[in-house]
Amino acid sequence: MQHLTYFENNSTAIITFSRSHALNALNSEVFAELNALLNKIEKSDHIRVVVLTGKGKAFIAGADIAEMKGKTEKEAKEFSKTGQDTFRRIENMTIPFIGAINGFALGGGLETALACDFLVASDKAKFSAPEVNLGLIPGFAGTQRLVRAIGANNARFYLFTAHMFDAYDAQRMGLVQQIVPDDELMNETMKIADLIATKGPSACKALKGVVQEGLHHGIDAGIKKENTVFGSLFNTEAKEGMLAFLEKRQAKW
Ligand code: CO8
Repeated sequence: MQHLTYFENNSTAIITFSRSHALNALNSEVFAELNALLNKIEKSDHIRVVVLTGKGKAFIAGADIAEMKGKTEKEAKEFSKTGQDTFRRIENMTIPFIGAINGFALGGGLETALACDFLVASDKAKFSAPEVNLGLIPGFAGTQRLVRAIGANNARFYLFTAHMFDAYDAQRMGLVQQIVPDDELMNETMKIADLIATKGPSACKALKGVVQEGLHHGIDAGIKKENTVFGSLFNTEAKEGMLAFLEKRQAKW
């Protein structure tokens, strides 16, 4: 791997965007490497949480403008589709993704963060959708996910103005769930990942799909799926989870 680093800590996979000379900008090679790592994670029988973070002062400063500028319309659409498909893939995986936002999350970097299940941010993190500065719009589904994450008017305000906003603004709008001192980012993120790994594995595996179902196919579809999954968990670990509670002990999954 040239642009990403991969590390496992217990049941957490940590993927670090490591093109710090270009503030971790996303090019075609980064997407190829990211998809190769997603293949590996999908095959793993022990990874329960994935953390995405960046090396240096940026999480990701967007799509790689140097690579993008020479593209034809067809090539631009293909590149956009690669990013859209990769982030949709992340969203559709059964493993939760935590974005540990260490610095600039701009353009395609914000779109990467939006594909995560929730975000822990350094108090130095900065977000923006600066595409209009380049005569562009987001191309990795940011137009769709930003609206869902922070609401339509907030999204339109930041999409049209390209204003940068900090971790506190992001938290106020619901984009960031926890803000931590910069040097505590990975420690605090790992505490959350480790906590998730103590919970019912089948429940956690099913949870993301149930939430996604309602978000993308409407509340009735989501409620129906919740009912199916809720019932199916009684054939797996739920009996042990409830028994452990009643017996005042830790569940043995
Ligand atoms: N692409 C390529 N290189 C970049 C990028 C980028 N997005 N961002 C930074 N770099 C490079 C700089 O060119 C610079 O390189 P060099 O040292 O060779 O000159 C190096 O990283 C360091 O950057 P700066 O010197 O600019 O660092 P500063 O601390 O002064 O500024 C900023 C940091 C504010 C983050 C600044 O670098 C910046 O504004 N970057 C561009 C941010 C941006 O516009 N991002 C959006 C890109 S468009 C996008 O993401 C659309 C996604 C959908 C694409 C759809 C496919 C077609």
